[in-house]
Amino acid sequence: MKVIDKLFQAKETKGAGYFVLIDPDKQDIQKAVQMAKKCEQAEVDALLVGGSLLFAHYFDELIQAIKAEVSLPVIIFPGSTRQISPFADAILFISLISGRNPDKLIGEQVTAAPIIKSMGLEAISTAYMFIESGNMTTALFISDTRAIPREKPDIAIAHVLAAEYLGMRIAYLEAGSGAKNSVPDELISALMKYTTIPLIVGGGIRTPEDARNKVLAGASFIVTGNVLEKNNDPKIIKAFADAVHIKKS
Ligand code: 1GP
Repeated sequence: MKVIDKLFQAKETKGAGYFVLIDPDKQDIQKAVQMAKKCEQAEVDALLVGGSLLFAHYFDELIQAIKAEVSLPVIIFPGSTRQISPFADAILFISLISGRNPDKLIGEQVTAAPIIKSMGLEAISTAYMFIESGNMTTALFISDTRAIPREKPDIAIAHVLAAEYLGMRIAYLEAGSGAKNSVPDELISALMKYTTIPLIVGGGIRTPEDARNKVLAGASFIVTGNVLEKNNDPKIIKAFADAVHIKKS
């Protein structure tokens, strides 16, 4: 089964899916593997691996090490074309549609596509949208674009509809890692009135309650990164998973 179908199946059976982001710059291989094991036990649905920058030189090795220990889907969430690996199960094939930087819209994709093909990696077409979050996040700065104002749902709606009509499979609403404010629940529910594209929501989600509210507002998948880098007690991971899996609890 393709990874995207596994993700949609998780959404169908559990109400929504929970992804944990592993940033190779924040965790060495050993820590990443430990985190991955805890995530598997806590019924996380997939691991995302990537980051806005890449200081670490062990991207491939980290993915290989995780794959050797857990059976969760490992999906690359690339900050750039340097983050592609044949050892992953899939890659979010991202176009930064909230911005007008041609490199992030189509340039890097053209560079990456032949490599992805030659690796036989599953590419998941993803409309990536920055939502203004109260601070300048690394991802936003590096992308050299502006975020969509959080109080202007119409702008977000127009973008997500464009993504749907372009045939993209998933839209990712990104407040940015370490965002002061996560994506507003009201914005998620406003988008859900207009689009059938499943929404991934991430950035600045620090509590299971916040995660659950986003699912109740219509998010299909929730991503957390920072919060578990600070404390990866299995009980916290499970609390997030339970909060997101609204059909199970
Ligand atoms: C995933 O970038 C986020 O979209 C992760 O954000 O680190 O703030 O959880 P946090």
